[in-house]
Amino acid sequence: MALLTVLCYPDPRLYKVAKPVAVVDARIKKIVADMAHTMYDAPGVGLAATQVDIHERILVIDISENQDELMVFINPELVWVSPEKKAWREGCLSVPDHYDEVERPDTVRVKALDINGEKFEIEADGLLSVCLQHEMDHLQGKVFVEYLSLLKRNRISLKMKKRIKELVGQR
Ligand code: GNR
Ligand code: NI
Repeated sequence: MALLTVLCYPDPRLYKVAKPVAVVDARIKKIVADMAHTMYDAPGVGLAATQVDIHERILVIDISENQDELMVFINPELVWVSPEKKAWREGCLSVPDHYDEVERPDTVRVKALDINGEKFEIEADGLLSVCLQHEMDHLQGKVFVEYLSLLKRNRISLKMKKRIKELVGQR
């Protein structure tokens, strides 16, 4: 298993729109395994392929305490969202050290393919709902900071660019 590099906002590759997976074959299974390994290593509760510069509709999520309940979503689609909304403090592996409130539909129904290429559908609320919507946004080239004010976004961009510069300077 390989650890993949997570792109950092405002990297333009985070804005690419992912393409559907045609067949869940060995290549896709290897990507899923590497993404899960990368998510657990970070650690994060979810990871979208876009974040590791793979522009295919693949997500991994694990919201369990012991990192032992991996969920895989291939070609995920929102089939229903509740009219009720809820604000949640979100973070993102592509925007390290920034957390902010985002309002989203409280409950969602998502259909997808599992690791065996079989169709399934789930209804999610709470953290799983937030996480699914956050990850599906990544596949559309959207990072959660896009929901924040321009002022906040610019501040985050500047901080991230500074941080990247410092990292490069250390080498
Ligand atoms: O690890 C993560 N935690 C998190 C917390 C609140 C809302 C969303 C998330 S997803 C994030 C991992 C990540 O960046 N996925 O794209
Ligand atoms: Ni994210």
